[in-house]
Amino acid sequence: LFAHVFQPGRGAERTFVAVKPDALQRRLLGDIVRRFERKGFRLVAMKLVQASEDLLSEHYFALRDRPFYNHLVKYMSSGPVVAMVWQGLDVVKTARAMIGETNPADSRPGTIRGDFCIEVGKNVIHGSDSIESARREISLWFREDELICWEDHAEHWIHE
Ligand code: IDP
Repeated sequence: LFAHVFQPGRGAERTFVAVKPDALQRRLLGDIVRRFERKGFRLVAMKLVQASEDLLSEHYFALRDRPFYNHLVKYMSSGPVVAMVWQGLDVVKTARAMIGETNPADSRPGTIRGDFCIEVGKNVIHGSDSIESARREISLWFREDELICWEDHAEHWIHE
C-alpha cells in the first residue's frame, strides 16, 4: 500500500547530457536518445546548440589547465551538440554507467562509449559526474523556462 503513496523528490533527480559533434556527424543522435528513453528516464529539455567558446570554457572550467583543453574546446565547437536534461531516480549515476568510461577503450560493450567510439578525443557524449555538476551544467546550458514539466503517463510503470 505505502509503495504507492506519492513521495515528493523521489525520481526527481536530473542530469545534463550532451551529444557531442562527432555523434551528430555520424548520425548517432537517435540511437543515443533512444537508450535513455527506453531506460525509462524522462526528457525534461533538449536543444541543438552551436556552443560558443565562452560557454565551453565555463562548462570545462575544471579542465582549463589540462594539456588537451584547447583541443577539447575546438572539438566541442566543431559542430552542433544536442544538449539535454534527463530526470529519474539516480539518473546522474545511472547515466554515467550507461555512458561508460572517459576513454572508450576502457568502456565495456553495452555502454554508449563502448559501443559507438574508439578514442578519448572523440567520445560522442557528455554526462554530469555528480548532482552538483548536474545543477551547475543545467543552469549553464538552459534557461529555467526551457525545462518542461510534463505529466508522465508511464511514471507509475517505471517508478514504485
Ligand atoms: P568525462 O567526459 O568522462 O566526464 P572528463 O575527464 O571530465 O571526462 O573530460 C572531459 C572530456 O575531455 C572527455 O569526455 C573527453 O572528450 C576529453 N578528454 C579527456 N581526457 C582527454 C585526453 O587525454 N585527450 C583528449 N581528450 C580528453
